Amino acid sequence: MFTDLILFRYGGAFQPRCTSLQEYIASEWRENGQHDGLDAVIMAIANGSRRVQQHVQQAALGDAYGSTGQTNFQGEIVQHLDKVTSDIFVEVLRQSGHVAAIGCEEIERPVIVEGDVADGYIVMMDPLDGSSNIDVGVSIGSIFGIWQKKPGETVNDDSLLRPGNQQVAAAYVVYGSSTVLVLATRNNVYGFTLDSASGSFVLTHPNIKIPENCPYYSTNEGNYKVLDRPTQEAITLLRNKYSQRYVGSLVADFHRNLLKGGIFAYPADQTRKDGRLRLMYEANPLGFVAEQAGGAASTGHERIMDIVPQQLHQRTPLILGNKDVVEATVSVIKGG
Ligand code: P6P
Repeated sequence: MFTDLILFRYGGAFQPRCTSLQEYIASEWRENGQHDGLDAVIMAIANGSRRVQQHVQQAALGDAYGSTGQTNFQGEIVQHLDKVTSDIFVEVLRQSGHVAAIGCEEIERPVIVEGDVADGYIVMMDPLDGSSNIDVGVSIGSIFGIWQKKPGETVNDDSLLRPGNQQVAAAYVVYGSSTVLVLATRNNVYGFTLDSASGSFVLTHPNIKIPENCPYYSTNEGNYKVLDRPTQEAITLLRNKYSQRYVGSLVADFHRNLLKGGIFAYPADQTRKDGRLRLMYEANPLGFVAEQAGGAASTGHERIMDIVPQQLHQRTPLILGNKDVVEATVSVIKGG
């Protein structure tokens, strides 16, 4: 395995050796006895996101902006890059040899990988979240929740309907001023930044914890008028206490709040009784990352990761971020 020992020269002084994603997995995970095969799944995600990043950066030049003119089974307009990124991640996850099934926002039915798949990981993904922002150069992202099939289980569609509290790992990639892959396991949360010169993801954010200080709240204030009264009160309390930061890309908003402190709220409203965001490949993975970083994720009435899913693409309200602020917000929404 090519070991990326990257020595950065900056102003003549050598920076300390940076650890690549491959090196982190080889050292940290093997020592801690992480799930066999999970490393192959994570490296597949990293390899896929490296390719996606190139497409995102080149979209305008390659006439890959904009929509395909088609709508998907969810009634959403399909952007050119939605299809490209979905195909890339399905390909690399299949090739990993350790993924038994894939659930994807862009694909109506689960992709069941035929044949004998070692370990049998189940990956739920939003391959390109916020894709409507591509054309205006706003950060977008990819989100992954990872479960493992039960011993001896023959994987079928129902195998994917697992609560978030059974995830073994989660990851997201934010394609912004830099491309950062954040990886959460049951022990910790680490961030790796893509070094475009070498093509390696380099450890830049070891042991991420959501700061106790909460400077920001992220919500679409345009929805205030359709919120129920207790939720309006909760949003008003956030507005009076914190600065608003709302990109309109879930991964970008969450990543900023994860690193600097903050709360993201897309609650249920009169037009969206079940919320807007997706449980299996948005709320569950980011809820897993948030909790491993000391934060919380709620629907406004219950812990996101305790929801027993009824169908692959179900939606959920989402209150996500700094634990104390999430709990205080939920208390008001509940009418406490
Ligand atoms: P609204 C992007 O389309 C997305 O799915 C999330 O990334 C984002 O948080 C949300 O929708 C934004 O929704 O209604 O504020 O435009």
